[in-house]
Amino acid sequence: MMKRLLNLALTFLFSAGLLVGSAHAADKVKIGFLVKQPEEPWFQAEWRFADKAAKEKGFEVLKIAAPDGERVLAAMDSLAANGAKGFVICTPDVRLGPAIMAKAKVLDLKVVAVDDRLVASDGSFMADVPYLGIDAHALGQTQGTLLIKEAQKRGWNLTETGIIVNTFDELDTAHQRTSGSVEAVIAAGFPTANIYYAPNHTTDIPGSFDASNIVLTQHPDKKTWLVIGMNDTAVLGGIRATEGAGIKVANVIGIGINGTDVTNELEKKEVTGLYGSLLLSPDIHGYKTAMMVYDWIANGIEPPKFTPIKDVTLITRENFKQKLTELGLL
Ligand code: FCA
Repeated sequence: MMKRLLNLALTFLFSAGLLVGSAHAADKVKIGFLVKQPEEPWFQAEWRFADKAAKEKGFEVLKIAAPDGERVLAAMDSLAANGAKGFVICTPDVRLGPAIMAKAKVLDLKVVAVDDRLVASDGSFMADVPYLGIDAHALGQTQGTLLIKEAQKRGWNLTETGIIVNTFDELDTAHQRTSGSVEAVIAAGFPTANIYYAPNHTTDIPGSFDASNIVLTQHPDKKTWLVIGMNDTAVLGGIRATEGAGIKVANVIGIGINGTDVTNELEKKEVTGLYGSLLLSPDIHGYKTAMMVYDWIANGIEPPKFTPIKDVTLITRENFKQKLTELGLL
């Protein structure tokens, strides 16, 4: 009797397509999405939009934190073992490029790089690996131009103003942004002698805080300050350093890049030196790169070698809530 009931139940499940459905689930396309700094809201936003693509197309995104080379390579093994056929990566170190691509070949995994472009052993970009990223130099120029505009609006004397430039030159996109920014301030008439470089050891707030502190200690004569950096975190560390040095909030202007990582700052009751941020398109970065890997695996469509993303919006205390809500980030 029990056996008959069981058989009946199984027949029902099969005819209803339920068991067949779960067999299909095993065939679902899986892709990885590896990011160097999962704690950065920017990368969490990319993950969120990769998931959106997955939901639309019915594939699965395995989101993996890969803060160092060892973890990147281990993640690739586990992706292959789990049946994934490709992945998107923002690598913790662009010089891992050749190791990543050699391993991807062995494991038969397709690779799309996002944000940070892979670099070959001779220092050139690995132009064969599909890459989606921003026009970093132009973006940096926008940062510099807007900083000077705001300083002029406040009536600052530029000869008495200092600029902290938080650099991280081993990463090309960082170098492009900060050098573009410096170019723009010089073009706008800012005195070169007042531009001070703060090489960051790490790309987080402590990294830019420490480096900015050194600059501030060395130039106590400057009363007004502009803060340049490759992203929100780099600028925020600089802002924290000016606070620590006792510089008045009204005498500091910083404009970040990303826009995703300044919510807490702009929500603070008291205004800080962070004037705003250049909001990029984490939605496009996450959604499009995930879709590229999926289409490559499922439909054999090879992604273009380079997809530049250009849109940027200045967000400030006035409009950040509206702009981030539009993107579904608040
Ligand atoms: C780099 C930075 C991120 C973000 C991205 C577009 O990876 O580390 O914060 O700016 O480029």
